[in-house]
Amino acid sequence: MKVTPLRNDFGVMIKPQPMSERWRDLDQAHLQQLIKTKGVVLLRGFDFEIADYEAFTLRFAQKMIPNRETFAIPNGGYRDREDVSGDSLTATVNLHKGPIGWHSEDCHLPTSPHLLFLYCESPPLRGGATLLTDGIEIFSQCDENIRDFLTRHAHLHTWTLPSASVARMLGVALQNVEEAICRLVESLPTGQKLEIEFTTEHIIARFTEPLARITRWSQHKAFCNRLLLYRVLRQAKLREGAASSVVDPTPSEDFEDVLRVIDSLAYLSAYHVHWQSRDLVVFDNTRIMHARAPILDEQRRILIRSCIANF
Ligand SMILES: O=C(O)CCC(=O)C(=O)O
Ligand SMILES: [Fe+2]
Repeated sequence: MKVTPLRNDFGVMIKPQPMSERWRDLDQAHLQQLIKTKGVVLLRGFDFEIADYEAFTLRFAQKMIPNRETFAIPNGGYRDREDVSGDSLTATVNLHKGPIGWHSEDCHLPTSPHLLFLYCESPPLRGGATLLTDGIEIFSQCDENIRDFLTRHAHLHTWTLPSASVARMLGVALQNVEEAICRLVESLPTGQKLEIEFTTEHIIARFTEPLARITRWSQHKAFCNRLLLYRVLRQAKLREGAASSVVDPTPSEDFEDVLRVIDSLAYLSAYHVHWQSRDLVVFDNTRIMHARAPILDEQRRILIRSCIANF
């Protein structure tokens, strides 16, 4: 395989070398090493059909994570994805066409994935790029005051969900939800906290994640969360799903300035994936944030899968 950098600070592109090289022959340990150290691996020019894409993701997975947005969350009304595999594990991301701000996938949930896999079934004719940016780089580029702010604040997400939805998200039977949550609490990385309240039919979850997180495969702090996305959503007077999210403790009024600085840093360090047919991008969701430019045509068909990693 031929490995070239996407940017000086993160990401690599892998192309078949020789041209006849098949994805199944790629060295798994080497791929894992690249994901751990570079954060993003873009595979371009390989023989990926959808079934190959799915098989590829399973090689890295301790557990695949169902796309919660493919099953409606009652009272949330947020439904953005279409299930294409029948088990919610593979979904499209093109149902709504607007731009999407910087975020880490589902990091407002204690079940958030380590790895995201995006696959290009059909590229857009124009527009519709996916942007990637390195949370470690963003954190290190912030001045000391902002780093200090991020270290002292957390994002607190409160969810009220029907127990049946929680069971589905956790992939367990309804009667095993409590036990699965206990296991989840024990497996949370340092800095995250989960408090649960059970009512007759609902589960209220309070999930805290630090704004400066330690990434899964490094000892570095990263800005990799949904704060910038929520800033956009707030301005558009939207709420996401059934969650309500606040910064804790409540920040002072210069908070907006802090967000503006971080947003600029995110864009300045961004790599734009201009999709080509059968591209497969895998990235560390605890370190790399992603965003999307508006979709301008009907051609774009990007699929998503995500998992808890087996390494
Ligand atoms: O369409 C994309 O490129 C990414 C979409 C996305 O980030 C999402 O649906 O969470
Ligand atoms: Fe996303």
